[in-house]
Amino acid sequence: MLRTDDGQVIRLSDYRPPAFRIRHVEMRIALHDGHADVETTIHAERAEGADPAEPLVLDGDALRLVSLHLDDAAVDPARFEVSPDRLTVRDLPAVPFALRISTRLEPEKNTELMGLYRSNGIWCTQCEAEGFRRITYFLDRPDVLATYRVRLEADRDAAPILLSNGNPGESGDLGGGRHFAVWDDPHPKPSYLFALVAGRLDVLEDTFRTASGRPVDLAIYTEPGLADRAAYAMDALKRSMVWDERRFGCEYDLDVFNIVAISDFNMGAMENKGLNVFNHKYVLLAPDTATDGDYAGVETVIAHEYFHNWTGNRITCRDWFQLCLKEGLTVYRDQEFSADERSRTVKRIASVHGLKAQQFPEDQGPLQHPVRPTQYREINNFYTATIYEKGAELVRMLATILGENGFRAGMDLYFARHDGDAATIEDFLRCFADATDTDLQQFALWYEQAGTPDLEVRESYADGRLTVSLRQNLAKGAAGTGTEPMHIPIRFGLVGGNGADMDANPLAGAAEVEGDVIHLVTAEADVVFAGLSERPRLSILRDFSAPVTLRHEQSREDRLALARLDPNGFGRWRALTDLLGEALRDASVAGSSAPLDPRLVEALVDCAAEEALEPALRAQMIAVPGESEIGRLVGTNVDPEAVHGAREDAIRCVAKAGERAFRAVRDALARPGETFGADAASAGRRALRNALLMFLSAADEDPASTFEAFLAADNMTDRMAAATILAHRFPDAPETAEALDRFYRAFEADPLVLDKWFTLQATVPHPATLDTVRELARHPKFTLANPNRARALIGGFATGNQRVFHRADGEGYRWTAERLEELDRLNPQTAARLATSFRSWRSFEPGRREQARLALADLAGRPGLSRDLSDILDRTLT
Ligand code: B3K
Ligand code: ZN
Repeated sequence: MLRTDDGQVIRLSDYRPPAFRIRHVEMRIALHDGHADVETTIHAERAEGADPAEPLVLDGDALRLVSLHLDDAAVDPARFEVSPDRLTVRDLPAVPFALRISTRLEPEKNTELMGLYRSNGIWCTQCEAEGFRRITYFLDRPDVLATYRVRLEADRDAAPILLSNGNPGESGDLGGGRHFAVWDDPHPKPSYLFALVAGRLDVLEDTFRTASGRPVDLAIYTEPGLADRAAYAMDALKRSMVWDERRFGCEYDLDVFNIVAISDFNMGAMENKGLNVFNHKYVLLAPDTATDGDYAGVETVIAHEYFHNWTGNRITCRDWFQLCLKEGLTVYRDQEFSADERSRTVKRIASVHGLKAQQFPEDQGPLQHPVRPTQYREINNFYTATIYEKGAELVRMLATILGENGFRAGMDLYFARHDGDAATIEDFLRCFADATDTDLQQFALWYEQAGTPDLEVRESYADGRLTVSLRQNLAKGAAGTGTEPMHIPIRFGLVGGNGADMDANPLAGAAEVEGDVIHLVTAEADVVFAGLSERPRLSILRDFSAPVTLRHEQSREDRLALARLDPNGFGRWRALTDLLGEALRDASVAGSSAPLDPRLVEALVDCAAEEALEPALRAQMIAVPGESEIGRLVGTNVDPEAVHGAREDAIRCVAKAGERAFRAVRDALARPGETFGADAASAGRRALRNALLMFLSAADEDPASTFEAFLAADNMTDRMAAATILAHRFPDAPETAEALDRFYRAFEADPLVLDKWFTLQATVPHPATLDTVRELARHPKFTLANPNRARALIGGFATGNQRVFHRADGEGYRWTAERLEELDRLNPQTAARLATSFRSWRSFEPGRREQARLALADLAGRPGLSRDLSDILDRTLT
């Protein structure tokens, strides 16, 4: 039963503590083919000071009540009211009581994948944000923390494995082919962290000993026959556990830690206490089926969910407005883990690239919202790049402002003071303020004010003095939040002609300078550096020390010099990528094919061949901004055809100039006969070789060598890279058809690889792709019921194919809108997520803008849309 829109808005200002406290929950869940019986006993009491006449109002969603008992006696029907989404019980005693609620569910019919559902025969749950209320009536809000004891019963044949949160307790036979298992979770938790999994599963086991000596049994469960593909995930888990102890002093706190990989899952993974449930995409890997990007993704998500055990589970959120308290902080932690495990510079570039590609358009468009929103209609639509990625940037700024030791002191205090709490952003910031004696009131504006501030930088040099004039400006956007000046930490360096940082001696001025960080706290400020022996090149906003749009009036000569000289690798990347981005932007606007500045081309080619640089970084440096990225730089009246043309011209120009050098570098990086290594260094070499292959195929204008590379590939990274180049650059070549066909035949039984096959074709920037996606949507292996498959095709097309999704005739929009309407009937959350691909519609030229508006308005006017999809459509249209 679908939850349609009632237009109700939830506001932060309406927050009230719960009138009842639930201390302990006992559940008995009997799983059968076709239905599940759930008996939940809530041990509750009235909260101190609460009105004794206030009834207990429990949340439900599409529930059917079977029976209700208070302290073992059936409750008189006059004392309660029940509907699928609410249970109200009146006249409750002043003393603690036990309320037993029985519900019957139909997990097989649950296509929304929230609550209890069955995926490929396996029973599993997803409760965040409000899925627990689809299992039982409950105070389903994160500030109600209880211990849980869960007894699962099922046919031993259908479900030999029975898992829930916490530590395993008693288990045994029930006769008649049925068995049971009890799980005890001693850590009070909110209901969104509840989980159960039951089914036929294979397992990969390991053990871990925490720093203080607690032995922990680790297990990763998969569908039958796939446990060997979980080895890298297990390794990443153990590395995460060690890292969190060393970096933050956080140890694991149960006897077991279980992970289950599921094929039908609405998102990446879920941090349920002691029982993480994962989309199998973020667990299962093999060199032949997974790319290096997949390996890095698994490492990140495994770490992220594990790190939630402290930041999210032991300290949770008071309400959903505080979501970034756990998500932004945990993303920051997983980014730091990857930086330590791999390359800090490469990781930072990847994160910034992702932030600009995902969060900036959100922050600058109709779906804009502050990192801590103040209102929502559907909370599931707020698991956004702003909450996660910008939220992580705010934590990173805090670390920059307070320094490593100050930041760690604040984190230590946060863990000590709030362990076991449902906390707020204010609680979090107060810990850093108290631990370092710093006033963070102005910093807190970052959580309230939506939008990307502009940071203008101007410089002038005379007589050994460099004056840097800074100005910040925040425009009011869709969220309508404030525009006060914020505290912007600006990391910088003064680069001398020898490529080393010069000593910076700031004169006292309006902005404070601490080491290599300028603290801009006013709308405008000048910083003066004196006693300089030569005019330095200003390398500003190093490592992207604040999530702002940098507008630096800097000469082309200085930028080209920084692209080669900046001792900060991030600074070199930024100089190159900005120069190239601006050239592409200008060519797109002019609609002409002005050749690229030869000095920029030379810098790119030289970079590719610079042996002192790690290959992964070189690959990032020579990457050509994607079409959506260029569209964002153009900003208004975007013509995707012009963008596509400009990008193609630039690729050909660099390819021709660099052909010889690129070939030599590519050959030198080859390691024939070497066995596959998933390590960062090997992945970096593959990344650079494949980036070069793309240029070489453009120089050749012939698919032959790429087809050869496809046939020779002995791993999925190289195979996918070659297949993508073939499909994108030579869509009509027989080699491309042959490669796609071989790819399909080799991997048709492997759903995760087949997703890649769908995406690959959906992203081809060729007008005929619309026919291809139409056909693919009718392919026997296509289904909207599996979120990964739906995302692979619809998401691949709508977010990964700017040229065809934004076709001038509006057909791309209409096809997507039709699929969203179909998907919404099955899975509103996934439909709503995919609908955000329309978010930049207003930045296109008037013809496309009108087509997009019509498609959106038509979809928004369809009857019976879910709250999830209506919310996104309404906000996108206003
Ligand atoms: N906390 C989950 C996401 C839940 C999304 C609910 N719509 C995974 C994560 O961020 O770690
Ligand atoms: Zn998370």
